[in-house]
Amino acid sequence: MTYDLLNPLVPLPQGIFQIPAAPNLENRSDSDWIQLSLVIPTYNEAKNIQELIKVLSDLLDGVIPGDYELIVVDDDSPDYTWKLAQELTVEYPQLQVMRREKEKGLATAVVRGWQMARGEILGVIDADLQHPPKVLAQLWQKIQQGADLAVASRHINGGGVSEWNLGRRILSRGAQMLGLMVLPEVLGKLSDPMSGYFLLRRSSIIERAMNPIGYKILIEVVARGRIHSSAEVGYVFQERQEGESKVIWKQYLEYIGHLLRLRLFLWAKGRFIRFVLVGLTGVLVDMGIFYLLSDPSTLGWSLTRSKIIAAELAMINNFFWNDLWTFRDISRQQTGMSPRFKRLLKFNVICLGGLILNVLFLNFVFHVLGLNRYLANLIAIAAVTFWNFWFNCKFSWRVTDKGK
Ligand SMILES: Nc1nc2c(ncn2[C@@H]2O[C@H](COP(=O)(O)OP(=O)(O)O)[C@@H](O)[C@H]2O)c(=O)[nH]1
Ligand SMILES: [Mg+2]
Repeated sequence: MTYDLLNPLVPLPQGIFQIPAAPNLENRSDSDWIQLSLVIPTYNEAKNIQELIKVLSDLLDGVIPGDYELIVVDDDSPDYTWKLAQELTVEYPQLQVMRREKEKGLATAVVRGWQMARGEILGVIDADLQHPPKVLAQLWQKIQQGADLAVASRHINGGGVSEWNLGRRILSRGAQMLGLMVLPEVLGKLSDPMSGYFLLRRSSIIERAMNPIGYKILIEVVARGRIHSSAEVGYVFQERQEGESKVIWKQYLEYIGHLLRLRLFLWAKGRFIRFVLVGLTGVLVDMGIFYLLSDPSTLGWSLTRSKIIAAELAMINNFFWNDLWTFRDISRQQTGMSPRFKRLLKFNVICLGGLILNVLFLNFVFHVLGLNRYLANLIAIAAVTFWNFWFNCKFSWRVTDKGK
């Protein structure tokens, strides 16, 4: 075996995590588009890599001969997985290897692999044979039938986990439930959003800046990509035969961090921004009416009476703009006076709760934390905006995953 026959290591992309529209062919020996690029993230998988590459190659040679690549992205494993993999390129020229010496983490490894991929379809599979390779053919079929995303799922017909004990099942389902609460519009789209085994169309994630932390690359893809149609294939998550799982408690914390990051991203991108803008018009209405009613040069009413009326009118103003604009997709499905009136009532009650919370919060930040009163008020308003948005999404307009 001479070194010349080995594929050189694939250069590591620098900078932001973004998939280019066309393959990045600089410094690459191969220079054409291909159909499929399957990324295999590895860390200490020396005992599995050879078997996996063999099985995958045999399978894909039957489905799309010569039109695919396997990209191992290894985080400089102490057991030299990357070196072993590179040696395998002599026998499997469609195999490419990337070695990351500084960056770490499963999800970012996958994105780095995709950034250098030549395929129109991108995919990911674990290296430890826990994801049965034969399912790949079914996933491929789903993509051929037009799906943007095809996910191998443990939670539909034909799916399952092999020998997991109760504790592990509860932990896994608990993580999914938490995700559903924080990101319903993302996790609600799939039966197994935690899957690390899927294919997707490059066109559905190109030029979207990604920023995953931890393990769950699929939720990143669904949250940031444009996935119009997805399909699922059941599979049984196999027991690991060789090597060890790298999942430790840190990954659960990273998962929570990842969920929160995506939550803020989606809010900032969509409804939340509209909700905040509408809120600002409410401030103007409140101030204007308050002035008209309470100023000695105008009506000169009492402070409390003026404030209550001003706040109520501001709330009605906000409701109408939110109904017509922020949540228009939802309100269009529930037309008529009576549903609208119900939404208005709920909105009112939730915002009233928000107002009470605002006062409590203001007092706390001002008296207990001792911050400047205007800063304290600003913090209270920001906190209550989250409250108002969250509860109005849930109860007034009942945003579900479909109504996102
Ligand atoms: N590149 C890279 N791969 C990783 C990392 N952590 C895990 N992997 C790989 O990701 C896949 C799934 O990891 P594993 O520990 O088996 O997770 P589990 O199946 O949920 O227990 C395996 O192929 C691992 O080798 C990492 O930090 N970097
Ligand atoms: Mg595993």
